[in-house]
Amino acid sequence: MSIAKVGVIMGSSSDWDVMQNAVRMLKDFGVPYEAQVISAHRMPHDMAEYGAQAYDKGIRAIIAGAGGAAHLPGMMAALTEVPVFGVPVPSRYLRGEDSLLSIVQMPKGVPVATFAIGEAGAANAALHAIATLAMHDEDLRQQLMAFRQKQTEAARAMHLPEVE
Ligand code: RP5
Repeated sequence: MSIAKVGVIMGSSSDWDVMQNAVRMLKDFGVPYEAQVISAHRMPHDMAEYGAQAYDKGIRAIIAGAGGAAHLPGMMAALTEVPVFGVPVPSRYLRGEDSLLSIVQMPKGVPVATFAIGEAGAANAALHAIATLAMHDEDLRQQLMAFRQKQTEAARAMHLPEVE
């Protein structure tokens, strides 16, 4: 297996339902990735170690998902120069609005590229990581353009029902 270029991390295994959409996309494009649980609150030292080692081990984008008090993406962005793409995971009581605000409201100087709440956000975070890598990888760029074309054709082929 090739060395991972994208790290997918999440605060809990309960985030997997959403975060697997990022992993699926990376897999479909053949981008080497690693996926693991790293909790900002329950595993703070592991989080710091991951951030310190990410670039040196070949990671060029980090997709970080968390829900509720979603501090993982922001803390990871503070710990590494590797770009962090944040995915707000829907929470039980506030439906992910808490996750979104926790991730998006970063202080000036420490950016997290923040995506939509839930599945679309996870898939789009992966597509954004792929687009970033594709700027230095012609095969990947061609794959991305083919994906976009297929999506366009699917949208053009959509039909609406007749109104009776
Ligand atoms: C966050 O707390 C995780 O990212 C997860 O979304 C949420 C709940 O975690 P569990 O209690 O389900 O493990 O840190």
